[in-house]
Amino acid sequence: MTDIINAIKKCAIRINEAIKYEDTSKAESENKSGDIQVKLDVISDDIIEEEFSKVADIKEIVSEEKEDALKLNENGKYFVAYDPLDGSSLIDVNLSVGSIFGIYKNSYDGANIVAAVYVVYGPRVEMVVARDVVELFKLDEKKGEFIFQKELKLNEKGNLVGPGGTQKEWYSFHKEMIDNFFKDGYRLRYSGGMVPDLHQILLKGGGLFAYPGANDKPNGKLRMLFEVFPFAYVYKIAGGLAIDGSDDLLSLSPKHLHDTAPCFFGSDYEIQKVLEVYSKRK
Ligand code: FBP
Repeated sequence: MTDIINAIKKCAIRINEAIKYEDTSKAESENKSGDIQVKLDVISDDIIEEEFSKVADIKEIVSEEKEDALKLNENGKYFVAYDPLDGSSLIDVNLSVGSIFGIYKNSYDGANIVAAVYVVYGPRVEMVVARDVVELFKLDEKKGEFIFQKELKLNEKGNLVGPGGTQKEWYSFHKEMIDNFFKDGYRLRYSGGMVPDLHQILLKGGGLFAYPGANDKPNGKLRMLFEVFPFAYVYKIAGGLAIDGSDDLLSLSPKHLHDTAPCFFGSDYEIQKVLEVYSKRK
């Protein structure tokens, strides 16, 4: 496992350099979900595949930017699924973006995730590693080293809300629920980048990030293997909860590698509110 995390550190340093100096324009290609790729999506994906190909512990990898999984080492123990550059559509407006990694044993089911890592490329480069605890590291760019900062924990209740999706397509009960959080004094925190949005709520102790099912996308937008399961693992180890409106996100099993799921990540108080509202809709 340590070799995988060291490989992720190398990827993060190289991707950070690419973000600074490479062309931020759109590529001529689309990924499996039909998203127009930016050149940095492809560059980041190539960097990760190159670094992971050197790790004997990895049996198989799958990227959000590639249709199929790639077998690496027959005797490898781990399956690694990753989103090379999440929120890449924000690069050309110079907002923070990230890379997300889920490390699985035996299969890509939510129940089989054994560790999760994400990197934030913002004013600083930070990495969060979730195994038995959730730890924050900061990149010392001069030394090329990630320095441990602190352990991260969520409070019982927060005061931030990140409401994803197209509001006019939201189910009315979801809109009412989000409006009620704001009536209760919660503050809006949503950049359109899943990594910085969930990072902010985690570092500031709590709240709710929601990307629900809606009229236009009944199964939401965010991908189970590459985005949803890793953050569900981080939030759960940090003392929070992660659900699809009724069930634990890590109890889900995707039928296809690029399947999406409605998702809610947050502190206990806010997730109980979501369960209360969504259970009345069953
Ligand atoms: P990708 O860049 O990996 O496709 O990420 C999807 C994403 O940009 C998330 O980072 C973000 O939370 C969400 O989509 C924003 O969606 P929307 O623009 O519908 O609010």
